[in-house]
Amino acid sequence: MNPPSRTDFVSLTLTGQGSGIYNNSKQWRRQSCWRKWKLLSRLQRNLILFTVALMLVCGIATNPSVTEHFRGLAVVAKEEGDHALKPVIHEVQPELDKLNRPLVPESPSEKQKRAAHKRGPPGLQNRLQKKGNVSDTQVEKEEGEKPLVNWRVAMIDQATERRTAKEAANKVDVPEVEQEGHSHKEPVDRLEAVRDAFRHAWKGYKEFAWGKDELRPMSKSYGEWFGLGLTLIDALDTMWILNLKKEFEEAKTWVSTELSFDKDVDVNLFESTIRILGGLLSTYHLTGDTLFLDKAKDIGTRLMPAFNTPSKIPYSDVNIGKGTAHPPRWTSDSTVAEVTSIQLEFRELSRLTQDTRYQAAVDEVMQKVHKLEGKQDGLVPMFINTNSGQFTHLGMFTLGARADSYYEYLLKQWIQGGKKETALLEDYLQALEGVKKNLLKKSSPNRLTFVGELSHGRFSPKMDHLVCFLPGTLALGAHHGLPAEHMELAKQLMETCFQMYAQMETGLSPEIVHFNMHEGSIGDVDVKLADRHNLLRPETVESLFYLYRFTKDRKYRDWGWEILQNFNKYTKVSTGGYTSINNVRDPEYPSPRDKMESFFLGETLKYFYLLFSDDPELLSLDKYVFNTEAHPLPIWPTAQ
Ligand code: DMJ
Repeated sequence: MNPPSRTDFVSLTLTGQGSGIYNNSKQWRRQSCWRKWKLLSRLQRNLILFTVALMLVCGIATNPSVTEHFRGLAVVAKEEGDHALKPVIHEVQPELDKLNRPLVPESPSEKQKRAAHKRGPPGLQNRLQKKGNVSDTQVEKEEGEKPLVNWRVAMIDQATERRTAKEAANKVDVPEVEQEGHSHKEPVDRLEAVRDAFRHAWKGYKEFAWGKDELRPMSKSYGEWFGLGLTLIDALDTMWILNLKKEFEEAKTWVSTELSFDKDVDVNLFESTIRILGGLLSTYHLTGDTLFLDKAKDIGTRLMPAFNTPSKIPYSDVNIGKGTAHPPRWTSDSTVAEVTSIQLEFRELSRLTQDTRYQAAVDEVMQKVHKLEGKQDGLVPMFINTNSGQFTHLGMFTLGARADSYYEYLLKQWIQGGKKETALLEDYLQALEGVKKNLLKKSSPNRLTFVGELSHGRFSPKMDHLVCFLPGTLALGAHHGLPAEHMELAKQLMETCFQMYAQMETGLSPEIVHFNMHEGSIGDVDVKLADRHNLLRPETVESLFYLYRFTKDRKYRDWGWEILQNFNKYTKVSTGGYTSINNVRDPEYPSPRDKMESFFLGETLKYFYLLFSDDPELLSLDKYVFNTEAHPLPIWPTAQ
């Protein structure tokens, strides 16, 4: 074994000490000390110097007056250091933001600060900065000072300006609400903001599209689909609920004097049932005015020829003037969601008129679908043939377009009928098991729960915005006594649906997203170029309403508020109305599509209002069930 070298160990024993030689002269002592110092190894000397330096620093640091001085210096040093680090921080900041991005909103001020980052993920931020365009901080400033003018066609948010000024003047003083130990103060009157949004939409409709199906707000014109005043009828009960009396009365006058279903037009059975029949029935219930019931009976009766098919599975289209019906030109198939999401309305029409034909027709459809083969764990394909009555295009399963409201109406019919029709409940519960088994997955990196699609056994992480009805439906089921785990799943999916908005640069969801599932993905959500549009759809707001009603968790309201503000920012047209947009990923130019769908007034704004309303009796979910177009229909009295 080799003897340890001098540098292998540390000895603090000074050579010579204890040798018995004692010299007290100063010079000897100096020489002796120096000699001893020289005898030390470099490591020993460094160690001693370090120890002395450390003791000095500690001594100084504990002196209060010196501490104050150094604190000042430290701030300066930090600022300089931050500067030096800035380029690095700037590069990694978006990634850091993503990792830290809370899934629940913070306080309004924190949220505002974060919103600036949220609108600009790495790609966009770089692009904006390179182009010298709107930076994150500019966005934040402009949000606070003046509405952003995004488009060449100026969509200046006048109503927001008006409201902000009014709010500032009034300083709306809402009493503090205690919740879970926190005190929360409503910063603005959100209900009034929804009413303002409705008035603004209505202004455009009234000026440029009165009595027509849809407003084209950019071109200040209108579009016709069925030629039946679709937007006006869809919006009737919303006006009633929002207490917009003047607007409601004007619309009612149009219904009584202008609306006629005696027209040679082809209408889609499903769309006219959920929007027109549903809208008229609910308005009748809210107002008690038989004008609306008479009109409902008229359109309901005119739609009945759709059921004259070999299989009793209805055709998609009906000519309400001629009394004829037919499938689309290219197929004899109907869409599964369409034929199974007209039941609430026709059943209610039978109950009100005591004419059983309506209910008999739609119940037969449900009974047939109940027995059909071709389901997978309760999941249904998207098409059904009107001749054979069989599913077609087997092996493809989604909770999005063409199947969505089948699941919604299983539960809602069961609730409407007083929870007695067990076949409906069984199908609903089985379908949910099918969803869990086949379609439910987690995204990366944030492990958001999402509902994908299945095509011949192959899973696709694609999710339509339409699927965002599901959190609300699950929550409704749990409220009506179904397993509590449905509520847990509802909460998870609600989070996901909100993230579909929050992770976009405009804060508005695209029509379709693809979730990332690979470890190490940067964001949870990918959006294909063709899927970047937003049609002002209601599903997420609808679910937020249910989740808030049942949990009273204020975050759902805050999420809704954020969404409403983004609708105002990116879809509001200065001359009146809101428009669907082509690109939710481009806040500079979201590219208006020049169309305001009737469901924006029928559903989206109504659900916003209900979300922000504190009155649990306003359309109590123990008394009403909403059809898939947000028209409330009564839950039948148990005696029936
Ligand atoms: C509405 O007509 C209904 O909500 C329907 O169930 C789905 N599509 C639109 C809204 O997105």
